[in-house]
Amino acid sequence: MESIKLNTENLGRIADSVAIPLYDRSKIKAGIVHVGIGGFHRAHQALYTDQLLHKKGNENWGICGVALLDFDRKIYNTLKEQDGLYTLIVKELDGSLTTTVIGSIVDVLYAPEDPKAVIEKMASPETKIITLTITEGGYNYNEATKQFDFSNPLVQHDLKHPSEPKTIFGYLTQALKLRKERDQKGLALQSCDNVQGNGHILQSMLLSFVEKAEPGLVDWIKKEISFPNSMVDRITPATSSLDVTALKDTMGVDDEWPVVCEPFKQWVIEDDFITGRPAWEDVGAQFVNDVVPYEKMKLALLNAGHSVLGILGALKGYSTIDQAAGDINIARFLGLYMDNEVTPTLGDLEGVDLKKYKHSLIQRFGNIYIKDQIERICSESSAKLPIFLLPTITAQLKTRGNIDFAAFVIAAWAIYSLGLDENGNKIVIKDAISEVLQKRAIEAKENPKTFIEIEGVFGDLKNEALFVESYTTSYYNIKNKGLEACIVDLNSKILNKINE
Ligand code: CS2
Repeated sequence: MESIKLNTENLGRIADSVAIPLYDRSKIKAGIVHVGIGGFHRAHQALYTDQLLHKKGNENWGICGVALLDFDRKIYNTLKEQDGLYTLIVKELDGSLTTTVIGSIVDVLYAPEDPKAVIEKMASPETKIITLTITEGGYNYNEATKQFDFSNPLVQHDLKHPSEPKTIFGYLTQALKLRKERDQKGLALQSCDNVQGNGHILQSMLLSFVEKAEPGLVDWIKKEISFPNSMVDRITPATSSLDVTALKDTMGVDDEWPVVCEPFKQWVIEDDFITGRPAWEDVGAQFVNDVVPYEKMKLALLNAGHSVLGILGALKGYSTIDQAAGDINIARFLGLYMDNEVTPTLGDLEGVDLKKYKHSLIQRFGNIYIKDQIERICSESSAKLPIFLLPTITAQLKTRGNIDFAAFVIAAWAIYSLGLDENGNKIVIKDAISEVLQKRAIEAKENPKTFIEIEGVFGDLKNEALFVESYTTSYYNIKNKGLEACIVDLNSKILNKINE
C-alpha cells in the first residue's frame, strides 16, 4: 500500500482510512503548555483534549508541547515535521485496532535549542495551565533526606545560569518571575505523573528551589499558583518499529512516531485551577475534591502490580507483561500481594469497588495484544519503587501486617540488578543510578543487606528488623532454590495462614 506522510496538508487524504481531527486546528490557541510529550501524554491528556476540541467553545484549550531534555530531540523533530499531528492506536481487548489522528498539540518547542521561547510561552498571558509528565524521578525528591535534592548537578547549573535552565524547576522559576514582573495572573501547575500527592510534591519541590533561586518569588507563588493533584491512568507501552510499519502497510499512514495503548483510560483531577480550565469532564475525566484515595489505590495496585510482574518476570526470562501475568504462579503471587499486603493499607475508598478494580487490573495486565515491555516497566525502578511499593511496606509494618511478598520483590530486584536472568541471559538495566544498583547487587551476594542500604531509595527501611529479616530470607531462598519454587512456597504459606 502506498503511504502518505502525516501532516496538515495531507490530512484530507488520510481521512479515508483513519479518523482525523474535525475541528479547524488553525483557530486553536494553546492555553495549555505541556512538558514531556512522550507516549503517555499523547495517549492520555492530549487525547482527552482532542476530544474536547471537537466540542464547540473550547478553542482556547489547545496544547503547546515542550520537549525539555536533549534526549527529547527525536520526538520534537517528529512532531514539528508532522505539524503536531500523530496517530493513536488503541489495541482493543479482542485484538482489533482503533486508529485516530490526534490534533490537540498545536505547537511544539524544543527547550535545549531555545530556552527563551519556552520561558516566554510559559509566561504568556494565553497560558492558563502548565501540565507535566516528567517521570517519577523528575521531581528531584530525595527519599533519604525527604527533601529537594540540591546535589543534582543540573539543579546546580540552574542556580548558576538562571536564564538558560536545564531542569523544569529552573524553567518554571524564570517563567513565573516574568509573570510576576509583568503583573500578570498566575496559573495552575498540574502534575500528571505517578507520584502520590503529585500536586503537593510539585509545589513543595518548586518552592524549595525558588527559595534558593529567587526568594522574592515565594509569596507570589503561594498566592497565585494552584497545584491540583491528579491521578492518571492508561497503559502505554513503548512504540515498536512493528507498530510503525503496520500503520504504514495497513492504513497507509506514514507517521514516524505513533502511540499505542490499551483501551482503558482514567483521569481523576482535583478541581483547583486558579485561572480556569477546560471542561475535561465533558470527555470523561472526573473532577473530585480529594484525589488522594484514587492515587493511592492506583499507585499501590496498578503501578506496584506492574513492578511485581516486571521484576519477577524479568528474572524468569520473560520480556512482556502479559507473559508474566500469564504465569500461573506469578499471577497468584500478585493476587495474594494485592489482597493481603496492599488492600489493608488502602482504608476505606468511598465509592470504589476495590474487588472489581483488582479484577480489572488482572485483565489489563493480561491483555496479549499490548505486549507492554518488561524493560519499560523495570526502567527507573529506583525512582518508582519508593512510590509504588515501599509505602505499602511502611504502612504494613506500622500495623504489623504481612510484608513477605513485598520484601520478596525487593530481594528479587537485588538479584535482578546483577544483570542476568535465571537462564543466564543478560538483562539491560535502565536506571539513573544503575551503577550504584549493580555495585550494591554484587556486594549483596556476600551480604544481602547492603542493597537495602541505598538510602536514596530505601530511606531508613534498613532499620526495620522485620523487613530486613524477610528480605534476607527471600534473598537466600531465591539464590538457593530458584524463583519459581520460592514463589510457590510463599503462595502456599500465606494461603495456609489464611485458612488456619
Ligand atoms: C508503569 C506505568 O512505568 C511504569 O512502571 O507502571 O507507566 C503504567 O503503565 C501507567 O501508569 C498506567 O497508567
